[in-house]
Amino acid sequence: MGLKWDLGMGLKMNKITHTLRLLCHTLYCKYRPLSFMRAGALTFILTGAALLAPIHAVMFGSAHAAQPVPWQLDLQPAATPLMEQTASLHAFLLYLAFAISFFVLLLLAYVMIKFNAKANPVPSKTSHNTPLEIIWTLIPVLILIVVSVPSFSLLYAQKTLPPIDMTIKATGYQWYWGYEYPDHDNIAFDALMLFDDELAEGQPRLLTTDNAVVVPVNTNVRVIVTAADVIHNWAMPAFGIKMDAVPGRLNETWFRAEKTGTYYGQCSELCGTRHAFMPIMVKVVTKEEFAIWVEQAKEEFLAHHLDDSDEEKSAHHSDTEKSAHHLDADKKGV
Ligand SMILES: [Cu+2]
Repeated sequence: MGLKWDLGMGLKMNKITHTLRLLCHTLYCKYRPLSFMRAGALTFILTGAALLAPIHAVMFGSAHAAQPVPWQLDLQPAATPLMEQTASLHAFLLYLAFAISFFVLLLLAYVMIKFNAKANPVPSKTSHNTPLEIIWTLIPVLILIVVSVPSFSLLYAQKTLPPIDMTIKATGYQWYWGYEYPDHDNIAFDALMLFDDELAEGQPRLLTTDNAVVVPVNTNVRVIVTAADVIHNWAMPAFGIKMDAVPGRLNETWFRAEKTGTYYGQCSELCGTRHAFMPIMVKVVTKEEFAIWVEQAKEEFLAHHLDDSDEEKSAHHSDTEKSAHHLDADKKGV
C-alpha cells in the first residue's frame, strides 16, 4: 500500500513538475517582450508590497485606540463580533493574496533563470496543453469557492439581525447627524463637530462632536439610518458598520459593542462641501452608566425637543452657519 502510494505520488509529482515547466514556457513566450530587468523590478515591487502587508498587520494589528491614528496601516481594533469577523476575513484574504503573489514570483524567477536566451537558446514551440489549461482554470475556481465560505457567512451575519435590545435612529443632515432613541422616551439630539478651539484636552480633532451617541455595552443595538437632504453614510470602523443614509429610505444595521470606550467614525458618502466635518462619536458605557445618561438626556434634550419650533431650527441653522464661517477662517489660518 505504502509503496504503491509512493509510486503514485512520484508519478504525480513528475507530472506536476512537467506541468510547471510548461506553464513557465507559456509565461515566458507571452511576456517575452518585457525585458528581464523590467519584469524583475516589477516582480520585486509587487512581492515587496505583498510581503509588507502581512508584516504590518502583525506588527501594528492590536495596538490602536478606536480611532484613526497617524501612519495607521491596519484596521482599527474590533469592538464588536461583526468587526472581528470582518477583520479575520480581511487577514485571510491578505495572506491568500500574499501566497498567490509569492507563487507568481517563484514562477517568474524560474522562467528568468531557466529560460532566458542564454540558458535556453532554442525555445519550445508548445502552444497548447490541455491538462495545464484545466489546472489553471480549476485552481482559481477552487480558490474562489474557498473565499466565498467566510465571505458569505460574514454577509449573512451583517444582514441578519439578532434579537434586538434597543434601537437608535441616525439621520444625516448637511452637515451633522441627528439621533433619536425611540425606546427611551424619544430622546433626540443633534451631534455637531467641535472646532479646534472648542476641543478639550485629549479630544481628537475633526472627530469629536458636541453630543455623543451613548450606548450600553454588550447590548444588541439596531441602528436605523436615513437622511434628510442628500445621501450620507453612517460609518463606524471599530464596529464594522458602513451604512448608507438615503433620503426617504430606512436602512438598518446592528452592532454589539463588547468594550466600553469612545469610538469615532465619519460620514462616508460624499455629501457636500462639509462632508469631512460631520463625524460620528459613540460612547459605549456600562449598563448602569447608560441608565443614568438616559435620565439626564431626557431632561437635557426633552426641553430642547418640545421647543423644536421654527425658532429653534433657525437658531440651529445660524449655529451651523457660524460654524461654517469658523471653518473658513480656520482654513485661511485666521
Ligand atoms: Cu454626509
